[in-house]
Amino acid sequence: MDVAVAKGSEIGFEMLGMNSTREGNLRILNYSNGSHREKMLDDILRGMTKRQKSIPAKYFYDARGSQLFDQICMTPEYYPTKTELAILDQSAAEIMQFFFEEGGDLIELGSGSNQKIRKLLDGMPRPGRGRIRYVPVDISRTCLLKSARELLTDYEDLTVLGVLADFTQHLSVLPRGRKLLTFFGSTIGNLTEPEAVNFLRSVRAIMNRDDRFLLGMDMLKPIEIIEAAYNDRQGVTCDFNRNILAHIDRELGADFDPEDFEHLAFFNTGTECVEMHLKARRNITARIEDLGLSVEIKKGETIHTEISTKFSRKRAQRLFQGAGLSVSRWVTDPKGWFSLIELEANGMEKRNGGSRGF
Ligand code: AVI
Repeated sequence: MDVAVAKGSEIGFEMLGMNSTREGNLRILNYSNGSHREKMLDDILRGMTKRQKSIPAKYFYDARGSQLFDQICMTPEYYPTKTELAILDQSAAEIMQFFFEEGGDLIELGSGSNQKIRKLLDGMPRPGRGRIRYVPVDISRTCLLKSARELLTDYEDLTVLGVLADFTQHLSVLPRGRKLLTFFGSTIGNLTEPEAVNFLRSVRAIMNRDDRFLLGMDMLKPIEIIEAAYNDRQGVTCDFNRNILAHIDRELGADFDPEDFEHLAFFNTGTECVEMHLKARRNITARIEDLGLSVEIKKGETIHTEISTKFSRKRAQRLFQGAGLSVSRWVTDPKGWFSLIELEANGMEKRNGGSRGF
């Protein structure tokens, strides 16, 4: 279903071809500015003409890439999703106290599947849920609609305002009222440090005194555990990594053969990041038609596709400080593998005194 709407305009429920009995419970705001293709051309040109070739990790997530990512989350080796869900099981009720007395927006940046938001909603006593407006923000119209539809089926009192936007660029369009923002999955770890600080600053810029920001972060742990998570035995992460080339082939008329590349993922102890690469199995000349570019890749050379930072508390705190945020609650699992951190904006007069303990 194609929903073309003007910038920032609202689409009525019935215009989306959905069951009209739910009219009024869902609205979509479209802030995607259609520059996606230009940005992709620019990113790929830059990445393929550097000495260390690279492709930004956001290009993993075409329809197949999103499906493969969901499958990664279910592999026995990939601990982050399971651990974050377990933490949410334990702490949802406490987190959702935010809405016990006053309503507001529950904003999910990069919504994807709605598993985690469900945990939060389940932590809220049913009579109170009507006070919550769920605001998923995603660049994928398909994900946004699917997720909103499923939630509205299961949580009848909920109101959903979907925002079709790139949350790394368009946070200023979000509703300005009372809100609990969420950014799950340790996706922050896929940003470079300057990108992460910029992103956190832009979240800080839209926070009011009583707002909260719930951030998922994957923590440092034994290397074997980390490396196994990015080298699952079923090879799903390998397919996910190679699929980035299939995405570029389709979007930009390129002729990469994903099978010409090996999946490479390792923990860099210097940077404390997992690095993912695609390593050429032979000398390759690939054509990217829409860029008018031929790319030479030597056997053994790699294309860098992702970093996934594993945080120490110190590194996390440094990021927060740099962005003007401070911790109001820090929840973790018994092994300390993953953290859910509730943040508040610094430098704002507090209504109820200091912050709550960890
Ligand atoms: C989305 N992101 C947090 C995942 C991660 O673990 O960095 C993406 C991923 N890459 C390989 N496996 C999962």
